[in-house]
Amino acid sequence: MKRMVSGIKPTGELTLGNYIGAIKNFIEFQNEYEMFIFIADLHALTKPQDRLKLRKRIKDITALYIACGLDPDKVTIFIQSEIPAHSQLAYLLECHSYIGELGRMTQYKDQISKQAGESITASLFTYPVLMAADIILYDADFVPVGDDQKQHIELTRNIAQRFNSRHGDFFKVPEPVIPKQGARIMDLQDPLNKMSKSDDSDKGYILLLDDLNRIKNKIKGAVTDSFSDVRFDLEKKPGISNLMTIYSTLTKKSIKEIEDKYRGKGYGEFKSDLADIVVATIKPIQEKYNNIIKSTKIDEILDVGRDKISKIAYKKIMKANNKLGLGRKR
Ligand code: ATP
Ligand code: LTN
Repeated sequence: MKRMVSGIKPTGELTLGNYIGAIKNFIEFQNEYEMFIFIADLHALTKPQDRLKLRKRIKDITALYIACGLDPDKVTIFIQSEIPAHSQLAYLLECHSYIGELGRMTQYKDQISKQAGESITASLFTYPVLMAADIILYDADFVPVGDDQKQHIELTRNIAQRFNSRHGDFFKVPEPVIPKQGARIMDLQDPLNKMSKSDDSDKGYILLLDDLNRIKNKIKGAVTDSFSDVRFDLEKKPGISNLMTIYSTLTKKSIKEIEDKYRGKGYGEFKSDLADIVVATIKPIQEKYNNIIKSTKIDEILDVGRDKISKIAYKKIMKANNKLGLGRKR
């Protein structure tokens, strides 16, 4: 069975973008692949975090993975920081990465331009190397992610290939799996930017744990253009096109079917239907979440995940150390 590895960082509450771009695909793949899905808590530390909030988010994401439909009997769920080999391998990979290539990462460049004048942590710069470690530690075949992570996976492949060419075949070189549709859900207020959970304004994103009425209002208040035809045109009509993508991914109706259905009708009717569709997706997730978060299930699942993953990770990191001549011959 081919192996898939992916993670989400607990920097905020999960958005509809995370659901459509990542989690929904984890669920679709869980019967076909061996899946290791983790909470990337180390990645959250690139910016200062409140420790209690971080802890709560780690639990929330675990509960949401399950509430969204990940089956813990099929998928191994664990917390990144509970497996020390991630950080250990990240260091070894830093010794095989170049400052030049890390400096070219778009996400890093975007962040430093946003944080201009503020202090930038060294870990924000080395972040993609830790991500590479997360993946190749497990010899993943595939990595399901949204569009914004494509460049990081490309870097992961380069680092893995470089290591292999220096030391002999050792890591599997992974492939990204990016959904054809919904890989980049845009901000509802600023449809030229990605919907992001760490955004300052909360009107642009829909959280999986948002109040349902609030979700409806956010969709009805989403920025569109001054025309009123429900037509997909990313360049001229980014707002309505984004809403159509959300509609299409949640209902499996094609863009063409949606255009036909709303021909001659205004944005009002379309938005109102979409609000109902999004609420119908999120409501059962919230109900399941509310049950799981109160139970002891989360800790049990995370314990099982940690115990299983520890063994695999320990073996690989020991072999990597050995390959590089670290410590004593084993
Ligand atoms: P932030 O919003 O804080 O920048 P993020 O949501 O981009 O964080 P993660 O939470 O680690 O970062 O992302 C988890 C997964 O969700 C990744 O695979 C990412 O590509 C995907 N993802 C995130 N935002 C979107 C979006 N707006 N549309 C589609 N996929 C997304
Ligand atoms: N960097 C990713 C989150 C992430 C990840 C990973 C995704 C960390 N490690 C390994 C896939 C595989 C992000 O910012 N969205």
